[in-house]
Amino acid sequence: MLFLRKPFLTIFVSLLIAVSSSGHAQINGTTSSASENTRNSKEQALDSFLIELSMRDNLSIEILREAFRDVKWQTVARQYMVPSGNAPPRKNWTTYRANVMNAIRLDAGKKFLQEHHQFLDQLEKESGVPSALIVGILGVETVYGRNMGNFPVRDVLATFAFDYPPSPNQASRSAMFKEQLSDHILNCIATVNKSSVDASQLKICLMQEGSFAGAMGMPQFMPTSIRKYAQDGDGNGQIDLRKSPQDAMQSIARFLIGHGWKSGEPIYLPIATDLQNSPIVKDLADGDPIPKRTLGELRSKGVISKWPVGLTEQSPALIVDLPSITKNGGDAVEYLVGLSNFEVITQYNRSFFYAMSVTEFGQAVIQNGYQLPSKNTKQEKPPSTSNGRRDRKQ
Ligand SMILES: [Ca+2]
Repeated sequence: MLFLRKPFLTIFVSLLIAVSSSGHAQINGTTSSASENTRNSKEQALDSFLIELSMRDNLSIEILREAFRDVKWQTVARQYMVPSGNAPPRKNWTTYRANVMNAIRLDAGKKFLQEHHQFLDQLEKESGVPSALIVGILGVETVYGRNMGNFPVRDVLATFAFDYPPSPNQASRSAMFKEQLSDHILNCIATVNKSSVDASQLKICLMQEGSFAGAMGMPQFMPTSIRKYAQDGDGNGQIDLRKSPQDAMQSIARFLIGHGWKSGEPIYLPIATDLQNSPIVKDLADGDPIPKRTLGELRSKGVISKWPVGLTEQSPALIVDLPSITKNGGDAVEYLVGLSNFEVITQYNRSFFYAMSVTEFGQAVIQNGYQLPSKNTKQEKPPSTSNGRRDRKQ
């Protein structure tokens, strides 16, 4: 799909065009002047951004403007990004996990594994990234390409870049989405890389569908990840994260390696049952995916007593907390020790629930082998394809 190794561009440059952006806005006659002003300021900010990009990367401002002429600000995506009103619901690992482990996803995982186990075996040998993890990520992200999102990526990225909902991190999030939008444009220009790019070609690529936050394809990569990590896996010379499972698998492995995956190391270590309620463990769980402890330190505090060969006293570690709601409405928390590779998975998505669910789901698929689900008599809960999370990796 979209990947640009070098931002080389052959587009005619036109830098000296007078700035005028407001002519394309479709203003509803009943719109208040306040919202008209907001709309105009968004469009002006977008236009200034396009001008800057055209100058920085030697792009035609006319083509960029034409490709963004009918941008539609995405109110639904804004609501998903920063839900208003009520406090967020209590976290419930038990429910989240059951939702991920649904029958549709497990069946799809087994079929995917049957079809691609040779490629996965080879990829694991070459990259050190376990097949189970690749299978887990693709299953949780999109059920192997079934649910890749239906938001126009151009418009959600523009919305978050220039109209991010009010929130404490509004400025940094806007800046991040500007970078994503810039990379999305460059990725698209690379795919339509011809001596004469036309706006309609560019627009088709820009308007491809993705998640509400602009993540695309089977692995749900954001544009910046596509730019850095997308790779041709099936050897056809193209990168297509939407249609090529091999390209998707290869790219996930490259993403994980790029974020420091350590071949042969486990993802987490269990904590003994009798220590689950220990105040020491509770105090060490700060919710941050960055490991601030070492295995030696955790051993000295009595949290763990040993670790597999290959890990050392200096190996980085963190305490992962997975809260659930009991049947009586009380709190129950499961703790474990996250290792360096756990932190690498959180680069894909910062949620502890996400990291554990891709790990456990992938293991469940691999442990079920290549059998088709009809041979397995165990029934799961009613199917749901929602993976239960709202935000996503960068
Ligand atoms: Ca390919």
